[in-house]
Amino acid sequence: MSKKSKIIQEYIKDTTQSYRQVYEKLKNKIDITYNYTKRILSEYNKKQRQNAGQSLQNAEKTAVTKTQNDKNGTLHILKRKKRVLFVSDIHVPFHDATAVRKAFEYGLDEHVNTVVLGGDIMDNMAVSFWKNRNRIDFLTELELMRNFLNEVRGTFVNSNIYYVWGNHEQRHEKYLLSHADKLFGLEEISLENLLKLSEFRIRKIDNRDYMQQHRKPFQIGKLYYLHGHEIRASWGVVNIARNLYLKAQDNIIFGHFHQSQEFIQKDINGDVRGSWAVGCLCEMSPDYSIINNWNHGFAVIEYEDDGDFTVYNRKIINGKVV
Ligand SMILES: [Mn+2]
Repeated sequence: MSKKSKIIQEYIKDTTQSYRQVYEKLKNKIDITYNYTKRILSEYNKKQRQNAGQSLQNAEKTAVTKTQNDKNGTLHILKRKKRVLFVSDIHVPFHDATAVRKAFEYGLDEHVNTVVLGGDIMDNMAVSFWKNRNRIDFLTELELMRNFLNEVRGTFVNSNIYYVWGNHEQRHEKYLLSHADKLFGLEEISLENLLKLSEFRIRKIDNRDYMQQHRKPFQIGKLYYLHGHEIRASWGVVNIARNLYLKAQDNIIFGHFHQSQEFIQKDINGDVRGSWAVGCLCEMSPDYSIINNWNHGFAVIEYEDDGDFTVYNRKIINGKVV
């Protein structure tokens, strides 16, 4: 490997900076072209993807070998169970790279086989109606987001990945509707197409469409997966999980409020249901909300064969997953 390419690769290691950004930062230090930077970085990404795939496959192999040796069959159950990693409100490119990495590592350790991206994964600041002094252009945002999705797929090579649309994903179509409404509906410029979701084998779930088709929101087992904005609610309430539960009246998990909360209720028949609000993985003090009561977090959901489940609603506090 040449010295130049090594420098470039070092530069992108723990962030999801765009190729363009890396190039801009390095061009005065070393003699490179944009195309060269791009080639080195995409090769690097590809390799990372392969390595991640390899280590996951090795991990699964070890699990299988252990299972065969395990008389109690505990590991067999461990491997067979459906396990979901739920992450939301990442707001790429305003994400917290360390928090995201913690969540992903936790997911890998727990051998999740499904990932649900719970919405507001992309910030879409460029097409927002809000004016922001740190304005960023749409092409850059798109490139960073594709890098991010590439990383998600590379980390969870064999997982089913669902991407639930949040209010920030919907900014894209709102922008089209108000500035280029005659182009609305053109598949080529839909957000899922621009993000190349099919290339990453990521399935888009817009609960508005899902609801029309299935008469219920997106569900895995006995738990509904929302972004959180689908249910009209105020941000000011004390218990968001309870507030949303009162309208859903069934098991729900969601992000949107950037706070971890839980509400459990038993009905007259003795049936127990719950509502889980999950923390975010974005910057904690953006310009539009410098003081808030957000917390970093994510969830792992473990299923029984009958669709019953356990939610591990994790918080990241002082760099620790608790
Ligand atoms: Mn949201």
